Amino acid sequence: MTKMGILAGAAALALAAVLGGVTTASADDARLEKLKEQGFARLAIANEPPYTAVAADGKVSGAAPDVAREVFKRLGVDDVAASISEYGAMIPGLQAGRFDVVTAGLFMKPERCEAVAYSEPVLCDAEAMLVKKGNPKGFRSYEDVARDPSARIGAPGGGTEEKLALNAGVPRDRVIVVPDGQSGLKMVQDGRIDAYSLPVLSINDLVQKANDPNLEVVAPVEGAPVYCDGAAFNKKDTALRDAFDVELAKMKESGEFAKIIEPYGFSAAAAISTTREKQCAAQ
Ligand code: 6CS
Repeated sequence: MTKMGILAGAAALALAAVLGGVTTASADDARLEKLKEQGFARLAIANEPPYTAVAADGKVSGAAPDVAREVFKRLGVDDVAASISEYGAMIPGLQAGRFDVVTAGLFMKPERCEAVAYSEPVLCDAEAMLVKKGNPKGFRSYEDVARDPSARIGAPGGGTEEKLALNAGVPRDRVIVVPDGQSGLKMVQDGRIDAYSLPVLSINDLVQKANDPNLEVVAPVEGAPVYCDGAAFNKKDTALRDAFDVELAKMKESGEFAKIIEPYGFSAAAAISTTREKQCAAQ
């Protein structure tokens, strides 16, 4: 090949790389541009206070949507629109394009970290069990529930607590899928289940609102990890996730992040002290 040919070839390669670079970058930015034009980001939530909540008038609140609303505002996406979903349906819904992001306290676990693109940590919490006053079956752990052949535990379908109970050896027919907190509360009150498991802040919120002296909280559940969630994006949207992380980091640094989540009972320090990498590696 002549010298001219080599130069022309190199120039063509350089041009392709630049265009390729620009194309790649513009493809990544396209997602954020689309949300800006749309005027809102579609959130998946669970309606499990204080993580997520939908008031009678439809107003969405809770620590996770409030953080997401502020981050998206800083990215130029003016608002958020939320759909309520069961935890087990959130990742499939995200992958099917029904939501732009899951902001529901969807805890980071290795298998979920494989399936979605998580932001850096937002909300951290231990696990709890709601039981009758006096904790008549003496539950301290999911293993305790497994050991008692008559014991039934309620948990969200596809949720962390369901998995923890099954992994602790509770047979499938004694792990009862419960659609929401109010149902779980009632099932414990009626004796249809012996324990209802959610993260500590969710159980505390239920008990506080129930104002029922015949209930008791076992917290933290012994042997269960402290989990942290992140905003969960479709794996195709890592550029959007990275943009979200830039603003989240600024809010953690400025104190704005703490101002949003701590009134809900969450610890900003807990989220700031860990990383997505550590949470996704944890068992
Ligand atoms: O990530 C989860 O699966 C759990 N997260 C919350 C906030 N509530 C229950 C759910 O199982």
